Amino acid sequence: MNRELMIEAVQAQMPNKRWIHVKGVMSSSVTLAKQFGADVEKAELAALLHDYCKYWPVDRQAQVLIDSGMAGDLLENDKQLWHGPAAACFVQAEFGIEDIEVLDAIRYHTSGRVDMTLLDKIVCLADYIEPGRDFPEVDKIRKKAENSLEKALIAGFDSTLLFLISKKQRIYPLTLLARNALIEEIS
Ligand code: DGI
Ligand code: FE
Ligand code: FE
Ligand code: FE
Repeated sequence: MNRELMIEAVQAQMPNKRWIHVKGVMSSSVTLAKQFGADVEKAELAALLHDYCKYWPVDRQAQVLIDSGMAGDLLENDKQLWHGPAAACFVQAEFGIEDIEVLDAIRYHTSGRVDMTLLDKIVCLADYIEPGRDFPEVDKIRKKAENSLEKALIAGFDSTLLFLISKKQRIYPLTLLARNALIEEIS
């Protein structure tokens, strides 16, 4: 499927405010890809598709994961974690996207993972710092992103973890492992 059709398909999955977020993540991903020497087209494509399933009924997200054999431990964990993996499975099956780097950046954009690729880091961080984001620590994270992808991403995970703790929500173990791995990487 070509870029124009994919853009139309993405817009059809979500309300306008989420489409504005997606455009923000695309623009931040392109900037970060240029800054840190990643493939700009792959970064933009992963960003375009990262929240494809965000507004799907959770049953549909779960079904895509089950049908693709990619449910793993996700169904026992928070539903908020399903939309990235579901989007990766969906665009592979329906749009014929086979680039594993693009698919993984989509799949892991919420949780992160151990040994994140450059593209994983860029899309995950862009999701935190895109121009429309407005949470208390965002400017601090944007500032860190000027120097270090890893330090900025650790700060992003920190803010998510602190938020989850304050809400008495469960923490997905992979997010902790992702954060540990990034700390190891910079030390
Ligand atoms: O889809 P977005 O809103 O752009 O952002 P996202 O995909 O990064 O995060 C979606 C939600 O997932 C966010 O509100 C926080 C939640 N989340 C992120 N990491 C974890 C998590 N929820 C749980 N329970 N555990 C996690 O580790
Ligand atoms: Fe998301
Ligand atoms: Fe995120
Ligand atoms: Fe997002």
